[in-house]
This record gives sequence, C-alpha cells and structure tokens, in this order.
Amino acid sequence: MRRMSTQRTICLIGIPSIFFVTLIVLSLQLRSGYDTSTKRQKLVSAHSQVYESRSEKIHRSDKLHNSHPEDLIYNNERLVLLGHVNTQEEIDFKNNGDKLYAFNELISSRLSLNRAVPDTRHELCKTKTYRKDLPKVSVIICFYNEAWSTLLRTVHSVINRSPAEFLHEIILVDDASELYHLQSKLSEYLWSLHPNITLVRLPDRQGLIRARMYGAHVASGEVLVFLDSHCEVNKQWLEPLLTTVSESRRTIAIPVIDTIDPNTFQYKASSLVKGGFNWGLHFRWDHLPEDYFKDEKSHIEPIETPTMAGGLFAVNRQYFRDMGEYDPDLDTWGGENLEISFRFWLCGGRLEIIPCSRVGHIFRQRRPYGSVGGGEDTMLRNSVRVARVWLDDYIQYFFQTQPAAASVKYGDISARVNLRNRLECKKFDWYLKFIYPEQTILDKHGHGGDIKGGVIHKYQPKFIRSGHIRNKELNLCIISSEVVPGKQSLLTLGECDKSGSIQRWNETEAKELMLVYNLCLDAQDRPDKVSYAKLMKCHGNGGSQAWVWSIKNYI
Ligand code: LR7
Ligand code: MN
Repeated sequence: MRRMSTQRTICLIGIPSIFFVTLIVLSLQLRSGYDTSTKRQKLVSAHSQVYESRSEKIHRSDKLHNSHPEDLIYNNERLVLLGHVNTQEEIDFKNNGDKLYAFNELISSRLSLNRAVPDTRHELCKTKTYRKDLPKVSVIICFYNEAWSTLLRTVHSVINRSPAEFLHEIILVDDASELYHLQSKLSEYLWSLHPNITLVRLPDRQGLIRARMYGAHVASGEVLVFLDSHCEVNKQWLEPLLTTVSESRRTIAIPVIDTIDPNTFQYKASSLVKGGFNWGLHFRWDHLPEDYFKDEKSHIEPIETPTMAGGLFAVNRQYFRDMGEYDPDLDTWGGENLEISFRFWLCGGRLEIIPCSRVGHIFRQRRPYGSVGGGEDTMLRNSVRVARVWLDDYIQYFFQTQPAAASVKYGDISARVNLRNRLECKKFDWYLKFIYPEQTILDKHGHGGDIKGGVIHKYQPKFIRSGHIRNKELNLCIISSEVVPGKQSLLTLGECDKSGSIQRWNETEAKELMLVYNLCLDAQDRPDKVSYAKLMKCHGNGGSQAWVWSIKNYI
C-alpha cells in the first residue's frame, strides 16, 4: 500500500466515454498545482464578485473560533445565542446561506470547526476495545457547492476522531463546484491542514454517484468510507466499522446516522432503526420489533438491514469494485442507495448497521441544487433503472405506485443486467422472503398486505395534516425525548421547535397521531386508572390510539 507524504491536488481532465478505462489523472505534487482548467477558472471569476466578501468573513470567523478553547464545549444555549442576528450584514449572510445550502450557515460559521459533539453511544460501547491491527481507510467525501464551515467541519472531525494509524487518506471530490470559497482558498487550506488529503477536481459536474466512483478509483486504502460533505463523526466512530469490514469482507458497515439540526446545528442522537423502502422505491426507516431490545446487548450488536440511506458507509475497496461499484448511468442524486443494497444482498454480500459507530449528518428539508445539466429530478429515472435490473416481477408494484415510471426513458441497462448474471445473483423474491419479510405487497387498490401469506393486515397510513401539539396557555409542545417504542418513549412538554421531527405529529385517517413511521401516541390505561400518554407501535385498531379534536379551530 502506498502511503502519501504530500497533499496532492488532482485535476481530472475529460470524462471518458468508457468509464475509467481512459481516465487521465494528473497528479500534481506541487504546492502551486491547483486547478488548471480554463473553463473552471471562468466559472470561478464569474462567481468571485458575489461570494468574495462572504468567504472573507468566513475566513475571519474560522480563525476566531479555532483559537477559542471554549468552543469545544458543546452547549445548546450557546447555539441559540449563536443564531442571533444584529446587523443587516448578518441577516443577508443568513438568508444567503438558507438559499444556497438549506441550513443555517450563520450558526455553522460561528461554531468551531473542531467543536465537540455529545457522545451518543450506548454505555456498553464505551467499554469495548478494538484490535490494533485494523485495516487502513480512505475516507471519501464528495461535495458540490458545500458551505465552507460544514465541509471543513466534516474533514476536521474525521482528522480529530480517527486513530491516525488507520487513517490512510482523506479524498475530497469536488464535483465541479462553482462557489468561490471552494476554489484555490480550499486547496490552500487543505494543504496546510493534513499531509494525507487529496483534492480531486472534476472538470464537469458528474452527480454524486459518479463522483464517488472517481473518489474510489483514486483511493488506495484497504477500506473505503464514504461520507456526505456535511457530517460530523463521533467518538470512536471508525474502529467499529473497520472491525466489521475486516472480519467480514463482504459486509457493508453502516454507522448510526445522528441528526444535526439544519436550523440550530444541535447534534442529536438517533434511535436504532433499520433501512427499508416503499414500492415507489423511496428509502424509509423501519422500526425494530418491539422485543428487539429485551437483551441489553442488542443495543450494541450489528443490525442486519435490508437497505441503507446511502451516504455513509464502509466497504472493502476491492470487494466494492468486484461487486460493480455503482451504476455509472445513475445521474445526480437518488436510487443508488437501494441499488447497492439490493445488489449486495442478492449477490453474496450483506449490510449491517453498527450501533457503536455514530456519525452526525445535516438533514435538510430540501435539496439546494438542481440536476446535472439542469434537467428534471433524476430520482425517477434512476429508480426505473434500478427497478428494471433488480425487481423481477415485483416491478409491477413499482409501476402501480409510480405510474409515470412506465414511460420513462431509462437508457441502456445491459451492463448492469450482465453484472447481475456474472455475479450469479439471487432472485428478488429471495430478498423479500429472507431479508425484508416485513415488506408488504400491494393489492390492486394499492393497499399493503403480508409478503408471505398475502393477507392484508399491514396498513399504509395516509396523513391528513401534520403539526405540533401545543398548549396555548403555556406555549409548550409535546416532545418525545426518545423515539423508541414502549418504555423509553417518554413524552414531555418543552419549547416548541418547528424544525424538530421529534415534535411533528401526523394525523392519520384512522385518527392516530403518528410521530415517525409506525409510532403512534397511545393512551395506555393502567390498573390504577391513571393514564399516561406513550409512544407505541401503531396498531391501527383505533381505541387507545384514536384522538379527536375537541374544538373545531386549529392553527
Ligand atoms: O451533484 C451532486 N454532486 C455531489 O457531489 C450532488 C450532491 N453531491 C454531494 C453532496 O455535496 C453531498 O456531500 O453528494 C453528497 C450527498 O448529497 P446530499 O447531501 O444532497 O444528499 P442527501 O443527504 O439528501 O441524500 C441521501 O441520499 C442520496 C441519494 O442519492 C445519497 O445517497 C446521499 O449520500 C444520502 N445521504 C445520506 O445517506 C445521509 C443520511 C440521510 C438519510 C436518510
Ligand atoms: Mn447529505
């Protein structure tokens, strides 16, 4: 394995028609070897006017915050203070951030790039020890027009919280960003930050899927770890992932994805859930069975998951390649997460969520960028490709859910069909029976039924409206501190926070108040006649989970 001693800036020239076969990598070991593409320089100058003053400002605040040790103290009240705007300049900065990134960049830019985050792991994780001979890793972070503070906080957190002996390199793939601060200023910053950072500049925007493939081809670590460009890795995040991948080369190891609030930048723990999907081929989180946590140890054991969210995972580099990486004809965003999940399960691999590894991710409410080439949202076309290669006869449920999909032009899929044959992958039926038996099949009305018996008992909720449950007089809202069914789902009153998903209730047709998929507000009757509202698995039978409006007007 080659260890890099100098930071490189790599410029990729030309996107070859046969992917990677003719990839030209110009590796400049020189400090001055930034970006040589004239096309991009034009873009840079076109945007420089607009973004110059903004990026100077960020530059100043980096220095300020990195030299303040108290910034290492994570404190929610401080975050609220950090959100205050006093001047017009600050208001403009915040509005600009909302528009460009769909998160509160003002708070982010005022927070240290090295801020501490709460250790969200289960207590049992903290006593675990890990082998000293774990494989070395290439961390790949693709970005397109990312904010300075969030991109670099991702990088800083990786450097700060990964044991140096396992961190072979960090590869940043710039998917032809246009923003000023991501040009030479970024190269300079990275140059002095760490010796083993490589910055790959793609001359034309490729979308996140191909950008990741470029990153993987430049990487030389035994294991690849992919991260989004607005993450913060938590304490000891890497060791559990590397342990899994080194013990089982065919396993994709996925961290628990904690939440960084896009408005407050609060770092919050996520509960343990599995990845699933609906027949529209949208990813969703599924809850674990109620009795899953009976044994304390289950809080730290790897969890088999039918699918993954997509952005954050570790995989053996050679195995990733042998398994066909990604479909390079998937554009911009979407679908690749289900594709790789189906493919790994069907073709001899597996997917596990590793509870002791935690990584925060900024969940934003909208994507702040368009598709490559300015066309339509790529999700549907990507999903059609995935469905046509992997779903076999079950594709009828996809078309039933997404009627527009039937007429979508999806290009040539023969390379992926051949890959499926070459890897001797199983039928999709096997996946549904053994990996995702919770999945429902649809009847002709689009309602769900049990995949095994065909009995329709699972029900697909339809939301009538959603919002907070607020006490008008106190102006406090019902909050679920932990989203775990049963005992730990304490409901409390707290300050109303419009952005918080732990406060947003969905009213279903069956008069339930559903917090997240399949968890409902339940009035449990107790023998002593005192009732407590709890969060329980939705049973769909009304009764303790049916809530009615006592007044007609609601706001
Ligand atoms: O054209 C682009 N080029 C890029 O390099 C568009 C995006 N990107 C980069 C972008 O800067 C970011 O770092 O790709 C990364 C992912 O893009 P996001 O953050 O806009 O995606 P997301 O977090 O909304 O979407 C999730 O689903 C995607 C489906 O294609 C990807 O798999 C994302 O990686 C994935 N993110 C996660 O899994 C984090 C947890 C979210 C959940 C649930
Ligand atoms: Mn993301």
